[in-house]
Amino acid sequence: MGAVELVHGHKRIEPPDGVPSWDVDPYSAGNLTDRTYFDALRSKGPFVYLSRYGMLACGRYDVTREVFSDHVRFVSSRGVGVSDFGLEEPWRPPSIILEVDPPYHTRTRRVIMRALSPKVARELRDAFKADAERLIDAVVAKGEIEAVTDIAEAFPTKVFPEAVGIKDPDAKMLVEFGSIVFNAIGPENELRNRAMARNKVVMPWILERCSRERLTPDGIGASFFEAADAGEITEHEAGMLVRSLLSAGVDTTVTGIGNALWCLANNPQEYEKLKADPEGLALPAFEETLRYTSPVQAFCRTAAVDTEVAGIRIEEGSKILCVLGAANMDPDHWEAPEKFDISRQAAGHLALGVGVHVCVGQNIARAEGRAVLRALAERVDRIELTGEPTWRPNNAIHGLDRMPLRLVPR
Ligand code: OVV
Repeated sequence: MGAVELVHGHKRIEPPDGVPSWDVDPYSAGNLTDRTYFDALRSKGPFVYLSRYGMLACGRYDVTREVFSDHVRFVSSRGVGVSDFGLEEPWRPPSIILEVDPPYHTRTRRVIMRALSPKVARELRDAFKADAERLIDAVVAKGEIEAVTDIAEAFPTKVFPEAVGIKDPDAKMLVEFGSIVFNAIGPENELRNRAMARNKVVMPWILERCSRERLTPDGIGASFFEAADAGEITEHEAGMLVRSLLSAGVDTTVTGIGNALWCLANNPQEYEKLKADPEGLALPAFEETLRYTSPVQAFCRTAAVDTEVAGIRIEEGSKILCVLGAANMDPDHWEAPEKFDISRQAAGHLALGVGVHVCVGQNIARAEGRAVLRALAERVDRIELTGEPTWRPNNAIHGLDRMPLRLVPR
């Protein structure tokens, strides 16, 4: 093998035949937040070559779906960010669910799947409902709120650590850990560097809370240690799976709930629909939010073999940025994609991924989103923006930084 030129921790490839070279930076603060490059990304072809990063990107629905769902040709074990774990030391011990391939993945996924099953989500529903009603009552009483902290962060950081069995949760630490993990997926930019610096403080705090002794005996975390007792996984793996819950389970749902409020505040006619049937439409409204805003806007895969997609030759070692947010807005797949419509069939969106790595926490995430939107629609007549919402740049997450709202009670 010849010398490999590394760029941002992966092999710099040359543009494959037929793939346009493009100097766009999908990781600039502007592109991460306004995402106006999505249209050009799709229109340039099945793939573009990101000249700054020596890697490929895709944003058409069919292509993104093909790459994302093929775990044999496009592996996760070399990292789902810009860095190739086969060539560069990962920033932390890799996740034993996200950053592994079958057959190893199958064993850990089974344990986590059981712990986050539809049945478990159903059992959490009553608690989520009561917590959502309490929270919405409190914010309605306030009237003028900062929706990101007061609702989007407040709800998941209350109910999720409790479900996991964290005895001494700290909302700020949990939210910050999520932002670190998702920024770590990006290239070596300022966002990632800042995350790495904060990680020195936040990671030890998180890891302390992942052990058997620190978890309540009845939570989701404890069930991993039961799997360890049964010999399915090791004690160490059980702790690593708790780390996965705390990595993937907070920032994502915080973002989903915040983005839902943003969608509803900006589309009063859709909020009117939701108010007419909160119980029936809370879930479809949350699903459409996932499609419309793609809280996780992009993840990478790495080509494990020389292969071909949509007639384009892809060489082994190619990093491919799969822009889920662009796929979820592809007019060749969606009718009027730019319209936020809670009555549409949003199923099939890629916001939760697709294939063997599809979001394992989706039942819990949907239960959280549904509980909040339902409680909101039952109690709030109008959601009014009282200032410009701002977005918080993150290398993988598309979420709000601040959103001042007035909630007018029903
Ligand atoms: C960022 C992220 C997403 C999904 C899973 C994990 C992390 C993990 O740590 O397992």
